[in-house]
Amino acid sequence: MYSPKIVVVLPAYNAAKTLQKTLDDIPRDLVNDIILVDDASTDGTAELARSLGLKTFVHKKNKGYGANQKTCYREALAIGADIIIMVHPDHQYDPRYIPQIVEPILRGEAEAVFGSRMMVAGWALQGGMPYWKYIANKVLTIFENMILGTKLTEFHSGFRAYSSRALTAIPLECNSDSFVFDTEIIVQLVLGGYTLKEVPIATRYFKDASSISFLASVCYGLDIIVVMCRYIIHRWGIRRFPQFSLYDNYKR
Ligand SMILES: Nc1nc2c(ncn2[C@@H]2O[C@H](COP(=O)(O)OP(=O)(O)O)[C@@H](O)[C@H]2O)c(=O)[nH]1
Ligand SMILES: [Mg+2]
Repeated sequence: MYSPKIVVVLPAYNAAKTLQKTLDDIPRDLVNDIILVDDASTDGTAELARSLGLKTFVHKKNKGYGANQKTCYREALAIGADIIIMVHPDHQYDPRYIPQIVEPILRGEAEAVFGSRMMVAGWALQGGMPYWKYIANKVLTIFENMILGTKLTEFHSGFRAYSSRALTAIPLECNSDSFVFDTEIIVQLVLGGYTLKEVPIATRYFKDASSISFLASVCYGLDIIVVMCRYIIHRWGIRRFPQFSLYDNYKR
């Protein structure tokens, strides 16, 4: 029987305190390999990852969260991954949901699956998501759904699975090196006509699980608006953007 190679990728930045806990919750019977990309952490994340036996790649300089994911996916595809799961190594997300996250891809029902903290009313706030983040998440999600014609309950989760078929078909390298990468990849999947699914996940907020500053969050919100404008300009044919136009097999 064909058994797909499932690889977990951990885009890490100063994750030494939470890495072991994250690893403990990864169901090893399902996962073939774990890759950690360290974005020039200063807390010994890379050394710890190596000592724990992870395939570890290190950026010499801090390049950003999007750049980190580019390395993650490149390395996962290089070792022949069929399904790639991205989860933040800050233990904010619970890797014990991995079976639910990969299931739709294994069944051939989706090419990308997002763990959503907003799918079940109340879970995000119960997990300690700050109220301002909750409201910003909701408002941005309504805006993004309106523009893209999707019905997602959130666009901002740090726990996702992608099929290699989808990841190899979209121009990831053209995306931003910053946090908005997570939105750009969804826009690309929508443009490619890929089926997206969501599964509900719990979340937990604590000091080491959330270090992004208020200013960085505002910049993230503004970056999302810019990406949505770019998408409209692209769809209306006013200008074609390489990140959205490398492939012509659009279904919509
Ligand atoms: N590669 C990289 N990742 C970062 C950087 N800053 C934060 N991250 C990662 O981005 C993720 C999200 O940031 P976090 O502070 O946890 O935000 P929040 O959970 O949304 O409040 C974390 O898991 C970090 O691993 C950075 O400068 N470079
Ligand atoms: Mg976090």
